[in-house]
Amino acid sequence: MSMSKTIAAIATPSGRGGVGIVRVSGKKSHDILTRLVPDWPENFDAHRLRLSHIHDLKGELVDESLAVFMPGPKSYTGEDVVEFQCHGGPVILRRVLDAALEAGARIAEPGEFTQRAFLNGRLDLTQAEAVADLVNATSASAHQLALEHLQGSLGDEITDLVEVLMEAVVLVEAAIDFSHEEHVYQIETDEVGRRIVDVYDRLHTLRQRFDRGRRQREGVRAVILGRTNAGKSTLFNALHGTDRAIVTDVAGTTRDFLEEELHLEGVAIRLVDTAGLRNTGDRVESLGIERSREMERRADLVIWVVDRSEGFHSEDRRQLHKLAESDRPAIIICNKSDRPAAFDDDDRRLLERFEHCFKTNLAAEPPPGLEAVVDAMAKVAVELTAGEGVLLSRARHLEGVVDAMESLQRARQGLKMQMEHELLAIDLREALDALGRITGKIDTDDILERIFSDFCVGK
Ligand SMILES: Nc1nc2c(ncn2[C@@H]2O[C@H](COP(=O)(O)OP(=O)(O)OP(=O)(O)O)[C@@H](O)[C@H]2O)c(=O)[nH]1
Ligand SMILES: [Mg+2]
Repeated sequence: MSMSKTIAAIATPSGRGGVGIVRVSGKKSHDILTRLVPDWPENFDAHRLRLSHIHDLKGELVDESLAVFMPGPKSYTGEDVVEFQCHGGPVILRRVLDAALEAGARIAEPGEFTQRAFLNGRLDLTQAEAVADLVNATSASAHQLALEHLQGSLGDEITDLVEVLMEAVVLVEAAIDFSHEEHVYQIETDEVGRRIVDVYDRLHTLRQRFDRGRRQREGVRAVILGRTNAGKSTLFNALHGTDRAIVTDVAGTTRDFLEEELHLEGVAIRLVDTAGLRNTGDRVESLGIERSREMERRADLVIWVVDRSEGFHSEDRRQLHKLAESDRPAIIICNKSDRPAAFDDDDRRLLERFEHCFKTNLAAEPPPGLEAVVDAMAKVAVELTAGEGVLLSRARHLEGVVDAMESLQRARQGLKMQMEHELLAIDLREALDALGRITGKIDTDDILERIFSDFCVGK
C-alpha cells in the first residue's frame, strides 16, 4: 500500500444514521475539499468545523454538511485529512465519496487510515491494534483493555524494556568496537547482567498475565461438559435465553459444539455447548465427542453437568477427580433435582471438593438453581479477568515476549560462561528485535546513535 496516494472512504457504518462521515487523507485532501466545497474560504482555520454546501464535480449540490480540514501532522493519520460530516444517508455518502474519488483520491483499503497513522509514527503497533479492538469490543472489559492499549500502556512498557536492553547492548557493543584498540575494554558484567535479569523478569510477568488479557479481549471460554442427556443444552439455552440448542430426551442430541456470547459483570463469556460424553459406535457422534475434549482443553471455566438421578459413571468420577486436582475453575451442576439423587457417599465427598456446586432443575420454568449458577459464573469470570498491571492481549504479543525471553535466557547463560561479546550482542539484539516487533518500532540505527551520543568512550 503506497502512502503517496490520497485515500478516501466512508468512515461510518452502512445504512442510515443521523450523521455519516467521509474521510480523506493525503496530499490532495485540501484540493479535494475545495473542489467539493468551492466556496471554502482561503486560509480558513484548521481543525475547525464549517457548515458547507458539498457539490459533486458537475457542480450539483449533494448535501449541506459540516466539513473540517486537519493538516498533518496534527491529524489521525499524520497527513492532511479532510472530513465531511454529512447527513447519514447511503446515497449522500456514496456521492460524496465518488466526488472525492473523481477529484483524485483512491478508495482506502481496510485499516489504511490507521496503518498510515502507524507508518507516520502517530501510533505504535499495539495502539493500532487497540483501535481495532476498541471498535470490536463487545464487553466492558474488552473496551477497557483496548482503551488502555490505545493510551499506550503496553507500548510504553515494551518501550521501557527496550530502553533497558539498549543500555545493555550499548555496554556490550562499545566493548566490541573498541576492544582492538590499545585499551582492551572489558564489559561490566554486573551492569549488563542486572539489566538482562530485570527485563527478563518483567517479560515473565507479562507472559504470566497473558491469559488475563486474552480473556478480557476475547471473553472467558466457558465450556459445558458432561454425559449425554444430563441437561447441557437445556442449561445453554437457559443461560443464553433462547432455544438456540436442540433439546430432546434422546441421548446424543448435540453432535457438534455450539457457541454463543453472553455478558456477566462486564465480562464477555463465550459459552460453549458440547456433545455429551459417552462411548458410542456412531461415527458422527464420536467426532463430536472428540471436539468436546478439544473444547475442554481450551476451557477457561468448565461447567460440568450431571444428571443426579443417574449419578456418576466411573469415567465421570475419573474426570471429576482430575478436574478437582487441576487449578482450572469449575462449576458442577447436579441437574434434575426434581428426581431423587443417585449419589453414594464417595460421590458426595467428590462433589464437596468443588467450591461451586449446585442443584438445579433446569427443565422447570423458572429453573430453580439457575440464579446461583449465574452468580458463580460471574464471580469466576471476574476472577479470571481482574487484576492490576499491563496486559498482553494477542498471540502476537505473547510470541514477541516469548522470543525475547528465549534470547535473553541465552544471553544470561552466555554472560555467565563469559561468551564472546559479539555473540552476547547477537542474543541481545535478537531480544530487542522480538520486542521491537511488538511495537513495530525498532531499528538498529537507533542503537548506533546511542553508542556515540550518550556513551562517549573517551575518544
Ligand atoms: N426431569 C428433568 N428433566 C430435565 C431437566 N433438565 C433437562 N431435562 C431433560 O433432559 C433431556 C436431555 O436434555 P438436554 O439438554 O438435551 O441434554 P444434553 O446434556 O444436552 O444431552 P446431549 O446433547 O445428548 O449430550 C431433555 O428431555 C430435557 O428436557 C431437569 O431438571 N429435570
Ligand atoms: Mg445437548
